Amino acid sequence: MNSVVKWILFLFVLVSLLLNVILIGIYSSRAPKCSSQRTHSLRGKHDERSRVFADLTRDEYLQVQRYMLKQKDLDISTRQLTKPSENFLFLIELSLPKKVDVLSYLDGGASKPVREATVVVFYGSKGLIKEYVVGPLPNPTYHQDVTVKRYKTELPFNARTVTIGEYELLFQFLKKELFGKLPELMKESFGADKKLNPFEQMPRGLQSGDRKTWVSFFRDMSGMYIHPVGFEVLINHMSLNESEWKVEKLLYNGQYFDTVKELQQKYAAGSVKRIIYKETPDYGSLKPKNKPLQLSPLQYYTEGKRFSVSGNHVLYLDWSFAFGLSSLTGMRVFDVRFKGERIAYELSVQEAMSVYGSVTPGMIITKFLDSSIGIGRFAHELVRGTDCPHEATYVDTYRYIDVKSSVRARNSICIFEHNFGQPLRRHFSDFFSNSYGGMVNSALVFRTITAIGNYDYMWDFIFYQSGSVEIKVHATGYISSSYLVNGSLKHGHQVAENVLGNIHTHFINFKVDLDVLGVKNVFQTKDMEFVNVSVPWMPNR
Ligand SMILES: *[C@@H]1O[C@H](CO)[C@@H](O)[C@H](O)[C@H]1NC(C)=O
Ligand SMILES: *[C@@H]1O[C@H](CO)[C@@H](O)[C@H](O)[C@H]1NC(C)=O
Ligand SMILES: *[C@@H]1O[C@H](CO)[C@@H](O)[C@H](O)[C@H]1NC(C)=O
Ligand SMILES: [Cu+2]
Repeated sequence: MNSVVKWILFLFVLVSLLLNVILIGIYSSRAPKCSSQRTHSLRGKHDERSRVFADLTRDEYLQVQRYMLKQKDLDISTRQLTKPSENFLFLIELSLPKKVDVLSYLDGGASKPVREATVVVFYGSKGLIKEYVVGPLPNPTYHQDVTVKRYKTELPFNARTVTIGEYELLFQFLKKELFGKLPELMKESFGADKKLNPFEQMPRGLQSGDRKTWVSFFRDMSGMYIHPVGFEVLINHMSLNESEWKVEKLLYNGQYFDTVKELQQKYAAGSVKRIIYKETPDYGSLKPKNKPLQLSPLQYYTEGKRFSVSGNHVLYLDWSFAFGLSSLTGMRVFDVRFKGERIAYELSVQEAMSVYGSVTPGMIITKFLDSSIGIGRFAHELVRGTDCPHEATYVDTYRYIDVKSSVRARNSICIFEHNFGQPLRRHFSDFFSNSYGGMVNSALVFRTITAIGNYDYMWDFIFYQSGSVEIKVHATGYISSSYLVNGSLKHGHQVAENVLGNIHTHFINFKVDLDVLGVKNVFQTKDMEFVNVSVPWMPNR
């Protein structure tokens, strides 16, 4: 009796094992496999006409540069180390066509707007900045001075940003006129054979026309921005003749001096509170301090990508848009459509400002207006798996700003779809009946990261399946800091020995040109008001 039960049990286990093996075999062949190939076709079609918004190509930059150099009367140089007194071809960028022309091209079947470039020349010889429109691309035949048309006035030469050519002269100036004249101080305070890195502050003066820059010095270590040494100088570099530049003020260990000579003499006489060099711990290093326990989770495309990038045009489920990366203002998208309908003509970054407070001049009046030096020009290569997911689509960009020929920024934009880890919508009904409906929140991210000095801004344009767009910016990188002196702590927190992390605020400006149901959108600015109303069944309350 017992043995019959045993046999039946044994057979049962055997059959169930076999069934399991068979069923697993059948179902595993049906389960989705990771695939780099798209298994379903896209909903929309790429639109070649999005090229009206595209940044200039390498060839277009070259054609514009050649055309400008051919204009012998302009006497322009493209040498990287062009001096301030000479004429330098500073910038070539797409000149965005007028919206009305683009809309009649996209919607009204009008002909394609003429493709043109904006060209900025710093005329040291004339003491002027000029902005030109050069066209038609790809084979330019005309250039038009649009400075007064665009800015209502001629631009004073000192309004120009500092070029690599001028930085080179500034570095030589510091070496010769500052470090070279303070050998004893440099050795004792900052270490023999140790390099100091300058970090400059803006604005360069207190009134229009000034070109006087406070430069603070930092140790040549990783994360130099949080290794201030306690030495700051005010350089007047207004003159186009660099032999006339001057050190106008110095701050050493919290004490002011009028000339390099005064500091040198007082230092030698022992009437200055000295900073004595000592090694600093490498606390600014970006190397991981611990080994990760194990690999972090990854996302992958089970059935291939649900988006596609062709030139500067992106398709994603019900979305489509065109994009560009301005070397001055940064990321931008145009002709943003959901289910074929345009909802925005333009969404773009315009400005990133940071405003500081400090007791020392290095950060006391500092307001960085990043577009004045360029935001998009600092978009560098994105690292797979860290800056963006491994499987993202990476796009190269090309730019021409303060260079001798256009440069390629490899993989400087990434595009990926990403599960945000919370449902886009969901409801569980527990009254009267139990039911559930939810939707996975996968959205498309369009990203670039710009490393502007100490800061790295991550710019994300996110396209959700609900038809909403989100623009997000994250700041990372390093804080700006000052050497700790008496009174510093009113303007920030101490972050290391003798280091103050300065109080500051970031302001980011975007342009949002919504075109929901046509171009005539209104923006309601009237204040919201609360009014008391009585309910119909109690009219007297
Ligand atoms: C630059 O300035 C120095 C000193 O004032 C002067 O000797 C020199 O001639 C100037 N150079 C030019 C090109 O004007
Ligand atoms: C620091 O500043 C305060 C306020 O100005 C002053 O009273 C104090 O004497 C200063 N201390 C030193 C060491 O300079
Ligand atoms: C609404 O009624 C309450 C109670 O009478 C009053 O305190 C309040 O000021 C009223 N608010 C407005 C906006 O009129
Ligand atoms: Cu900050």
